[in-house]
Amino acid sequence: MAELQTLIFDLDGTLAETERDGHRLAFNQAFATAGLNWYWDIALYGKLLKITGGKERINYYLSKYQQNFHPPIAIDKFIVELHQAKTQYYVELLEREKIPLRLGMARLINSAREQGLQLAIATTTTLENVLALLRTSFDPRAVDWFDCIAAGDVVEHKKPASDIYDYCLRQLQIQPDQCIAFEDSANGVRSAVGAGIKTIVTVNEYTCNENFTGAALVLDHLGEPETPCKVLSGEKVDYFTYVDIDLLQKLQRNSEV
Ligand code: XBP
Ligand code: MG
Repeated sequence: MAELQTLIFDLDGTLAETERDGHRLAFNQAFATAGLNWYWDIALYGKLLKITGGKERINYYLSKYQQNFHPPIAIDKFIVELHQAKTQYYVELLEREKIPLRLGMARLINSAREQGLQLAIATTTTLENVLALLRTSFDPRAVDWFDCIAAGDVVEHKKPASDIYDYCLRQLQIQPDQCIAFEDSANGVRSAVGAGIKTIVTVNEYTCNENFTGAALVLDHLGEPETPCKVLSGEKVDYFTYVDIDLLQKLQRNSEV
């Protein structure tokens, strides 16, 4: 049985709650600045989140909700430019407001580093967003703590395809059974599990009713000694109050998962 070597983190919704009050606001700001009367409210954004990737999400929105819209330039170019503006607004928002890491994340990442585990990120979002989030919410040096940051368009097929996790495994030259992935969504679980990686889910308000078939554990959050996490479903493991490296090693050795 392989040893646990690497933790791979999804970003949006997993490392931090970036969607509702981060990306969504940046999309709306980009629409308003471009003179478009489109507005993604909290509920609509929840539906649109099923489409991973900001450019893909705008494209889907146009096809479903703005069928009479005719862009002034070629549609692909229009979406790319609109999305570039959105990325700029998102990075500015992070610098201004600092969206915190989710409960237990900093503790787990720091103890993984102390114990010599490798760290990686596998996300659909744009690389600039990853760098800004790590810098503003975690530590200015955090970018250097990750051996692989796989983001956005680096692969052809975004989550739920397994491409981004397959890419990470190739870059790190490790096997799926040497790592554990952390995700928040059904699309993310399909992606990580599709790459053969044991996956822990921490749900959030947008994803809590999704189907996490294949996940090893589904939790409300990673927990802290003073703030126990709740197990929503998953593999039978000894009682625990928060996710630590010891638990991850047990899970990883557990062949039933
Ligand atoms: C979440 C996504 C992204 C973000 C927006 O990715 O699907 O599209 O919502 O970021 P993950 P971009 O959960 O895999 O981190 O606009 O840069 O795509
Ligand atoms: Mg996510």
